[in-house]
This record gives sequence, C-alpha cells and structure tokens, in this order.
Amino acid sequence: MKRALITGITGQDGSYLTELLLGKGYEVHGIVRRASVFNTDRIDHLYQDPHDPERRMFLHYGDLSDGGTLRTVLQKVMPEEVYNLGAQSHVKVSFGQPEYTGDIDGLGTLRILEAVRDVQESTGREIRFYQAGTSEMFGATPPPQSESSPFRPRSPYAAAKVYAHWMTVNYREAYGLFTCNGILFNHESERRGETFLTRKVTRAATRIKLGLQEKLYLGNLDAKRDWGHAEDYVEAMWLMLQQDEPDDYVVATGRMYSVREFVERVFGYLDLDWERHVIVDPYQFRPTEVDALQGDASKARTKLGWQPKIDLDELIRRMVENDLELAAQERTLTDYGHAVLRRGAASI
Ligand code: NAP
Ligand code: F7E
Repeated sequence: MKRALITGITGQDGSYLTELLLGKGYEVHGIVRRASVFNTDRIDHLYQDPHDPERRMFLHYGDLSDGGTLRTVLQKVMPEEVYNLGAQSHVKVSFGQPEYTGDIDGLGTLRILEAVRDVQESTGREIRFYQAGTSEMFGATPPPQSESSPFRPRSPYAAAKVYAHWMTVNYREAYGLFTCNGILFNHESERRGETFLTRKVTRAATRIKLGLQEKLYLGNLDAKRDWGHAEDYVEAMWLMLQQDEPDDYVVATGRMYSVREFVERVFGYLDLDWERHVIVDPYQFRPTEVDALQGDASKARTKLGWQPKIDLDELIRRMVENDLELAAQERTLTDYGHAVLRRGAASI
C-alpha cells in the first residue's frame, strides 16, 4: 500500500485528492492546522474512527510555518508521495497580508522541501514531491500560457508561488529529488471557498433566486479566466508523480471566459437577469490585476494522457445545483423561524 502526505488536506483540492488516493488504495495522511472550531468540513465524509484497524486516513497537526513539525510528521509517516497544497490561496487577501503569504506560500514550500531532502537522504527512501503552482505566476504575460511562457507575477501571492516554483526546480537539479510543479489554472467546484469569484456568484445567485438576498457586489467583470473542475485537476497532480521522470506541467482547459460571461451564465441558468442584481464595487478591485489567463496544456495531454472531463456549463450546473440545495435549506430554516416567532407573538 502506497502512503501519501498532503498539506492543505482540508482545502478544496485536498479533499478531492484524498478521495482520489483513497480510491486508488493509498493510505492518506494530512496536515491540519489547529483551529478553535472544526475546520475539516470538506473531509468529514472521509473521516474514519481512529479505533478502526482498517482505517486509511490519518490527520496530524502541523503548519507550513513550522518546519520542525513538518519534519517530525514526515519521519513518522514515511510517505512515498508528498503533495504540498497548503497555502494562503486568496490573491486579494495576499495584498493585505503580503508577509504572511510569502512566509506560508514561499518559505513554507522551502520548509517542506528541506524536510523531504533530509528524510530522503537519511533513510535512502525516495519521496516524490508535488508543488501546487499556479497560472497566477504568468501574471502579465499574455495568453495562451504554456510551460515556456515567462512568469510576470502581479500579486504577493503570485510572487511567493514563483519562489516556491523555482525552489522546487532547484531541489530537483541540486539534490536529484523527484519534484514536480503543477502550474494549474483556476479550478472550482461545489467545495470552492465562498470568497472566490465562482462560488461567490453561485451562492449569491441561488440565494437571490430563493428571495434570501437582493444584491451581489463584484469587482472587475472584464478579467478573463480558464476555469476547470477541481476533480479533474487533482488527477493531473497524481499523474505527475507516477511518471518515470519529474517535470513541470501546465494544467488547464484551454477555454477562456470573462467574469461577466460567467455571471451571465449562472444567472441565466436560474432565469435571472444579472444586471438587476449585480453592483460593481471598487472595494473588490485588486491593486494589480491579472487580465487574461488561458492555458495551453498540450504537454500534460501528450505526456500524462490528461484531459479535463468537465466543461464550464457542467461546472456551473454542479455548483448551482449544490448551492440551490443550500439556499433551500436556509429558506426552510428562515421560514420556520418566522413561523415560530409569529406563533410566539400570537401567544403573548
Ligand atoms: P484552499 O481551498 O484555500 O485550501 C488551502 C489549504 O491550505 C487549506 O487546507 C488550508 O487550511 C491550508 N493552509 C492554509 N494556511 C496554511 C498553513 N499556514 N499551514 C498549513 N496549511 C495551511 O485552496 P485550493 O483551492 O484547494 O488550492 C490548493 C493549492 O493549489 C493552494 O496551494 C493554491 O494556492 C493552489 N492553486 C489553487 C488553484 C485553484 O484554482 N483552486 C489554482 C492553482 C493553484 P485551512 O482549511 O485550515 O484554512
Ligand atoms: O478571482 C475577479 C478577480 O478570486 C477571479 C485562486 O485559486 O485562481 C484563484 O485566483 C477573477 C479575478 O481567483 C470579484 O479580480 C471580480 O480577476 O476567484 P478569484 P483568482 O484571483 O484568479 C488562481 C489560479 C490561484 O492560484 C488562486 O489560489 O474574478 N473578481 N469580482 C472577483 N474575485 C473575487 N474573489 N471576488 C469578487 O467579488
């Protein structure tokens, strides 16, 4: 049985990757941050009782700011594969927290690479490493972007990821480690964090549909993105670590749409007129924007045999149907609450 260690297991991609690896028979270990409330919502359905002798999923407390613990966990788990998905992953937030973002997304990658190098050297057992790189690294470079396009980062997040990318390459060249960079374009899902554009739109549009909200405040509607589904993208991560040689790959659908088009499609799916509800709010703009991203994933197609199965319409269908269900639950609770209040008032 193969063992994998995932940083960021509680995130969108971490949850899909865990499902994929468990399905392939792996034992999966994840690093979670201690929080004052439960932060494992996305993986709760995979949780197994610690007393179950057959269990194949394990969680360990740790943080990408804490190199000592990363090393301890790595030594304890001795995985064949490490997936470094942990990050402060919100581009706009990175302008407000540049130092923290650099520490976790940049130096955090170095910390875990160092732990991998050290444990591999001292045990002689190979540990393959995946780094969660991003299309944001291309920044101002015009589309289409491929592995040979220059990096022109436009945010503290992107600059930190560029550092992590080159450290991953350096550890491959300097120490002969099996390290891969996935340069993944935007990928979304029903589990996407609610402050990212796609989920913010599907949550708001479905709440508007059910009368729970009236307005949606957005920033730059002209930005263009290449949006895929996370379920497809975690498969590419796994494929990279199964190759004979380590390498770096762009992962994308090759289709580009504007934020405006995305909004139109979501509201259109719900028979709503988006222009009646969407308000452009200057607060949502970034100091520097990445205008257009469209990936050329020819290398991943040819060498990994990877291609996406879920297109934008299917992505929207899944996200909207999921969020309609959430809005319906909220509507029921709200109606019930009002009914109880009315009954309470009537009995006074
Ligand atoms: P996400 O949903 O924001 O998940 C991020 C994960 O990192 C969460 O598990 C989070 O833990 C964890 N994390 C945050 N700070 C940490 C720290 N200091 N130490 C350890 N773990 C920490 O992100 P995602 O969409 O799944 O993306 C996964 C990775 O791919 C990230 O590195 C992201 O930058 C990169 N990426 C994402 C996309 C995309 O479109 N989704 C595209 C390219 C690259 P909590 O749950 O406790 O917050
Ligand atoms: O923004 C515009 C915004 O925050 C998409 C992360 O996963 O993908 C993600 O980064 C676009 C941008 O994603 C709002 O200005 C307009 O042009 O969903 P987003 P992102 O910045 O592309 C990359 C590949 C990553 O690596 C990152 O980790 O939409 N936009 N109005 C808005 N964006 C947000 N969040 N909120 C708005 O109100």
